Amino acid sequence: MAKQQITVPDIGGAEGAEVIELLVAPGDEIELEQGLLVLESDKASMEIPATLAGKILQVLVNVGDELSEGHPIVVVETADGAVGDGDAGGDKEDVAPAEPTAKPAKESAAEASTAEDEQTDAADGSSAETQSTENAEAREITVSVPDIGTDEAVDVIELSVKPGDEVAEGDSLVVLESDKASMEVPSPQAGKVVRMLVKEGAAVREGDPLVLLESTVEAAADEPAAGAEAAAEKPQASKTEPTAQREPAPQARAEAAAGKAEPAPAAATSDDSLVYAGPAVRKLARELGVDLAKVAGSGPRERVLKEDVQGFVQRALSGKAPAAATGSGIPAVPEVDFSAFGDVETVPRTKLDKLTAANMQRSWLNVPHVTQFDDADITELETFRKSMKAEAEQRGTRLTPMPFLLKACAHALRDNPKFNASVTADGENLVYKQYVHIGMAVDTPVGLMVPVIRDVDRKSLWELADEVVELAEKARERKLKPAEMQGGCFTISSLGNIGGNGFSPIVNTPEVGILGVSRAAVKPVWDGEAFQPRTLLPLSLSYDHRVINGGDAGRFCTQLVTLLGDIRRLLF
Ligand code: CAO
Repeated sequence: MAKQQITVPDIGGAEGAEVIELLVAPGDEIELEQGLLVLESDKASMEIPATLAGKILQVLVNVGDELSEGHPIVVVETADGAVGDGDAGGDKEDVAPAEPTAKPAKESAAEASTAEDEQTDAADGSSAETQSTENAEAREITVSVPDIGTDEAVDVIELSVKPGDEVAEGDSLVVLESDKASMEVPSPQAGKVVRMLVKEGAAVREGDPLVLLESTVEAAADEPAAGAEAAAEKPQASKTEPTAQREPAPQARAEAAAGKAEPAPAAATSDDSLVYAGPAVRKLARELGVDLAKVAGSGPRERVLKEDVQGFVQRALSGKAPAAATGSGIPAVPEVDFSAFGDVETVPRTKLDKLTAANMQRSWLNVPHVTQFDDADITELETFRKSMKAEAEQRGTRLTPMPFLLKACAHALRDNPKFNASVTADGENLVYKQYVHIGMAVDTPVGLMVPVIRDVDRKSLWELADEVVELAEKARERKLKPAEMQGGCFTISSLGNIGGNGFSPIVNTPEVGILGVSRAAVKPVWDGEAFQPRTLLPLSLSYDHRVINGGDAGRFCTQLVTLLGDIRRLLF
């Protein structure tokens, strides 16, 4: 029997991460990788896994304690007599195996094999780890966060795989989400998931390790050339692909941040998967039957805390907030059993769909919307545009109405700066942007995306035409980087290729205006003497009435109509 101590591993530099849940108690028998406790920093919650199997003799921390790397957590009695029976943490031989893999696997593997020569450690609690480390040397690769086009941290919102899963090249491993979009990280090659190096809810940056994979590509010995080359070239193949590292260097940090990877809970497919909350809070919510999506978070970045869940339940019980109300007090739509009326099929929504829904609801609830409608006479614009079709083809681009709309909006934004502003959260100030970046809503098979075209006011029609084509394509192939969806001042949502006479778009907060464009049609227009056939383009301008007045909107819309009616004016 040996007493050994397990300490807090490298938790990615987080200082003073709070113990929010203890998962073990003295007397418990624990297995390798079993969760010991849950730590929560301001960035992420992480379950700290056991690096030894055995019996818990002592738990050295309490809920609420703030821990940093190296802090002792538990004393474990291992069944391993070979290690000795020194005090927890006192004896080097005892402590070393108890610590998480704090070194690159290569180093550990080398040490392990040296140690093998010096001592018999077959029964050592770390033997399983050593074995896996040797495998890592030979066949394991660490899949990291690819170039996501931003230095900002993005959230891991979904673990699409779990340890033991077989994956094919291109299979989604995890889903990352920034403020604007979600993005799947595909497997760089076929293999088996050894370990998840990150937890749902963690905040990660480019290069952070995500998944430890055991490659099965090398196993295809019959086709060595194709398989091996593919694997070797993968890391440099494309900037947007995940980084596959032969050296699992940042393993210690990753393991720590990951804790014991859990299979995604069934609840992950419900709306509360979008809620920022730690595992302990999710567990509590599950136990109490609380829908986390309805609980307002009072923690940093609106993180839902245990107290929020408890408060929600108390209010529901005391009748102050009806149980059937959402977090904002709005009565929930009653659940209906549609199968009572006929056959139904229930399909989980995509993350992007749910994210869009959350953004739309937030905008709709926060922004007093008004929509102004008008028609632009684009007869001459269309004549000119069609005359340029051949040239556009020669240039390898397409000249749709969109580049003209972008140009006209850039002019109107410049002349009506309130539309190019945002209101500060406290409502005290307006932030006027000195740049004109315009978002373009793109309808994709997985949902709505809004790439942003930068400096529209400084670009030519051809440049804009190229960008419209390129960004719409990237959006549909889910290749947009978060940076390409950030920084918009105003949005254009064109349903012109689909149809309709008009619609009222929802402002894409924190922007204050959005232009809806419907299908142009030839209609009779009275010129004072006769009806003339003119091509009319229906426009609908929605705006945030906290910032924009009807007069501002009237001027903006009228200017748009004038510019599109006579595109020579775009020259000024
Ligand atoms: N009236 C009539 N025809 C129109 C038109 C309009 N307002 N707008 C575009 N068209 C025509 C184009 O000219 C093109 O025909 P030609 O090739 O003969 O010129 C055809 O429709 C297809 O255009 P497109 O859609 O491929 O290109 P686009 O530049 O007009 O639009 C994009 C690009 C990405 C905005 C569009 O494809 C799209 O995804 N729109 C949907 C946006 C959306 O979903 N909004 C709702 C958001 S809120 O839920």
